Amino acid sequence: MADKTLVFILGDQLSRGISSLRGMTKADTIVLMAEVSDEATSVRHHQKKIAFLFSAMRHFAKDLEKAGWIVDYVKLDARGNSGSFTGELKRALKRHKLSDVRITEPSEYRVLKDVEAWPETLGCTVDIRADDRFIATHAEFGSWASGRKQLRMEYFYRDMRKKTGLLMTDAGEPEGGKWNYDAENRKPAGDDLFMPKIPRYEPDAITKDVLKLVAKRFDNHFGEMEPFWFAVTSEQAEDALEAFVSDALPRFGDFQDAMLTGEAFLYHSVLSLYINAGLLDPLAVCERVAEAYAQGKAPLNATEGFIRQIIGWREYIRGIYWLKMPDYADVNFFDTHRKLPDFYWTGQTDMLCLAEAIGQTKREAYAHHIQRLMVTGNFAMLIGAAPREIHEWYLIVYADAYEWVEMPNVLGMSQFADGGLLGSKPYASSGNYIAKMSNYCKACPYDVKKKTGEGACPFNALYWDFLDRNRDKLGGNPRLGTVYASWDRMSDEKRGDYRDSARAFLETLD
Ligand code: FAD
Ligand code: DLZ
Ligand code: SF4
Repeated sequence: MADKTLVFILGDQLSRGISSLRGMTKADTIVLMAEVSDEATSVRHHQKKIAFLFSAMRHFAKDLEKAGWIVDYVKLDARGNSGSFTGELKRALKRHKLSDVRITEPSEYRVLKDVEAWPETLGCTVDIRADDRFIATHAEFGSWASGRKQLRMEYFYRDMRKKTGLLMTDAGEPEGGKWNYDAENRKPAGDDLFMPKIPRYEPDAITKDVLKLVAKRFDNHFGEMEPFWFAVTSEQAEDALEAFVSDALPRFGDFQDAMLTGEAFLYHSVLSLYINAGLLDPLAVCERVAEAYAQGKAPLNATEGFIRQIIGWREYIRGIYWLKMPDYADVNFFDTHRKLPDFYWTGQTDMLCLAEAIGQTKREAYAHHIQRLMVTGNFAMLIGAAPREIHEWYLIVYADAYEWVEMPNVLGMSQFADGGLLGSKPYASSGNYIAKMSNYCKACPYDVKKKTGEGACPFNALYWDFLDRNRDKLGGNPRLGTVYASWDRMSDEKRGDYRDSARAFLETLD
């Protein structure tokens, strides 16, 4: 009789159809899953994120066992737990006297390098299966990207629409005649809007055990673990998807970019953590949303906007990551080195937009896209924070953060640290944008209309100072031509005021 194979399932591979299990029989397989301290502390992840992942892993293991698989599940506090994937695999191979390993390719470069070394370090065979939960293969993205000077998401997205058939007519045209309805998706939200209630799931006995463990081992990590309400099984995540489709999707498009004090979620889906961990399949999520549109339950701008985020942005971001790693981790186009202010960890700042975005990040391990991009990301870029530290902050604080998706979003989209591979211009803005898209400024002690001096919104001077000090790098950007022309039209005195105000503010951060 041939030896069994050890199938190693990682914490973001919690999908019943995962490629590493496909084609295996229960009789010839031992599944290994392991909670390891290295993964929780390689950066010191938010407590809620660790609790979510451990609980989801334990529930998934139980599901597999119920379905008849043999699962060797190593808890964090199990005796002899080595604390690393490699160490746990080594111990399991010895325990079961096996030498053949199968694994779905890890989503992060760092882990892939470990896996590729296993034949040499552990003397086993390793069969690495493609992760086909993504729509584009590495080869497809590579051939799309090859020979292009600029890698713009929009063109890649159209290919993904054609590949999946999502929102395509029988004649092969985009539904409604346009590929992209983003222009309709920029409405600010009024304070009086009715907000859908996000579904919350009561911790069961498994989750309660995990909460105790995380409180004991990681209580010095960022963030509040309780109240803990995330879905931890695929059934619960499906329920969260259904709640989104019926309660929030119809207005998702309209208010996609809006921000409101005290409202962390607005009409967003809060599904990224479930999709990234494997509890929901991204294509199935899009198909469910397209079905709601076909049934007349969601408008086209919302449906297209949502589907674009997943088959467009999410796939494209992953493509960039694998195309550009490992060098991408070190990009620093503006050559900036400032330390992130302490209030990124405490949330304690008078600037209400930042206090809101960081405060809810501490509580919920969540902020929506515009908060990440135009509040915390924008501010970090304007002050010249070091890209590497910003990247680590985002990787730590969000429940959906894995390097493959977080890094290009942060270094490319939000910081322009790759010099424009991902975006055609930096997402830099003054307080004006935040005032337009939110109600934060109304209650902020700073005056968003005041440009410089005492009490002026710091974003205003920082914005112009950022453009001024980076003119050698950005001056030739055609999309910034009118902005630099406005700067040039200002009097010397006004420009001096902006520079002085920015300098005075930056000194308060030092
Ligand atoms: P919704 O607004 O409801 O969007 C629907 C889905 O689209 C999301 O669930 C997600 O799966 C997908 N999506 C939307 N935008 C993106 C994007 N730019 N890249 C990839 N997927 C996208 N997303 C992560 O999943 N992990 C991260 O670590 C992460 N870091 C980010 C850092 C920065 C600086 C920025 C600007 C964006 C980041 N994003 C990240 C993308 C996006 O902000 C989140 O996916 C989104 O806020 C998750 O909330 P949601 O599920 O309510 O999304
Ligand atoms: C994020 C994370 C954490 C905190 N802990 C674990 C863990 O203990 N065991 C595990 O299998 N996965 C964990 N993960 C997710 C992994 O970091 C993720 O699967 C890999 O980095 C993907 O390359
Ligand atoms: Fe943020 Fe400026 Fe508005 Fe205050 S005034 S909330 S600092 S943009």
